[in-house]
Amino acid sequence: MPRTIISELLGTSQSGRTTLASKLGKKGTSSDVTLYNHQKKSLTIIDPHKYPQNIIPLVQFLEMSDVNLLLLPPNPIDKFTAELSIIGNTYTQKPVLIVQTMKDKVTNIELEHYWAENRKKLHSFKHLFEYPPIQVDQNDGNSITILREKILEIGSNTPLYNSDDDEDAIILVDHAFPVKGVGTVVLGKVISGTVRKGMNLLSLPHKTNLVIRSIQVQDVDVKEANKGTRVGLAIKGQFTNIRRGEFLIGKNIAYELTQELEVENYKQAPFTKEINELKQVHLVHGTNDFPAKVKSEGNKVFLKIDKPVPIIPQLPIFVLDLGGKQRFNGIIEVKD
Ligand SMILES: Nc1nc2c(ncn2[C@@H]2O[C@H](COP(=O)(O)OP(=O)(O)OP(=O)(O)O)[C@@H](O)[C@H]2O)c(=O)[nH]1
Ligand SMILES: [Mg+2]
Repeated sequence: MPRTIISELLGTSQSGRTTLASKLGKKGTSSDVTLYNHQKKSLTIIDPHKYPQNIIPLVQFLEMSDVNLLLLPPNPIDKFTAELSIIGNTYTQKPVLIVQTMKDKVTNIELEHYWAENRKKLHSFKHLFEYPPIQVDQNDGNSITILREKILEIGSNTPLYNSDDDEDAIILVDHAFPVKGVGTVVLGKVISGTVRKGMNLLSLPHKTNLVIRSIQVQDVDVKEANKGTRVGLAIKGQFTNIRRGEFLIGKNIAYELTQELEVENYKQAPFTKEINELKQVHLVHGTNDFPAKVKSEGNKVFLKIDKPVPIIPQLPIFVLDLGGKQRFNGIIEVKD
């Protein structure tokens, strides 16, 4: 089975996200995000449709995504497009492709004008321009095909999660639901190792032991699935505490972050203030999210959390200030 390429759409409201996603794939699972799949191409598009009201689902899918599309409609840059540009430019582990949407809504001269203005505003965000921006006409199938191929080409070159112990299975869970006669079906991405039929896995943070009954990749039954693949796993038994945020792991390589931690690898997002005093924030690690208190000084950050959480080595922690004007504050890189 080839690697699944996952692409998240970063766009402000009315930027053309849902229309574009529905052209790139076929609508699948829908919750606080909607997934669109192109089975033949092993492609999954994520429309985090709760954004901008809720930024958490969008950030929960950043780690899964292989290439982020920054949607720019022909309008002046609003504060959400600015926030998304900051996310795309700070999280440099993942490539960004700028997609100009809705170009038929304005004249060519207006389009040129907005593009020149927006480019000027974003010019310091070099990571956003590593690939040439692409214009899409939603009504022209050919331009959609070109975009889809571009996503696959860029996404397949994105390095996968990389740790010292890469053989162990780690699955990030994004959805789970009970299915009569089957047990629990879990959707997620294998970011490390291989998941096999019959395998025992541990689910964290809830510390539940599971047995994999069967595996599907793009609706096809398989015996095993490698790193980089999006999977549907059927698990024996009903587990209500398995949901987005759980890590399914083969060997317990996670360590528990308890109460306090000081890390030296904080990357503060541009246009964000240093957090001088212990401040309530929200953290996202893999698809897990939890509140914490944070203080930062340069690349140093001090964390205080209420209850222990599992930390997967080499997986970043995103720092959000949910009440802030610009909510994405930075990234903590967890080395070991
Ligand atoms: N003319 C034109 N209209 C478009 C295009 N893409 C989307 N639209 C229309 O613009 C509106 C918004 O598009 P959506 O795809 O819903 O955008 P969105 O970002 O998902 O919007 P929200 O989720 O409501 O914030 C809809 O009425 C679409 O039909 C386009 O390329 N050209
Ligand atoms: Mg929408």
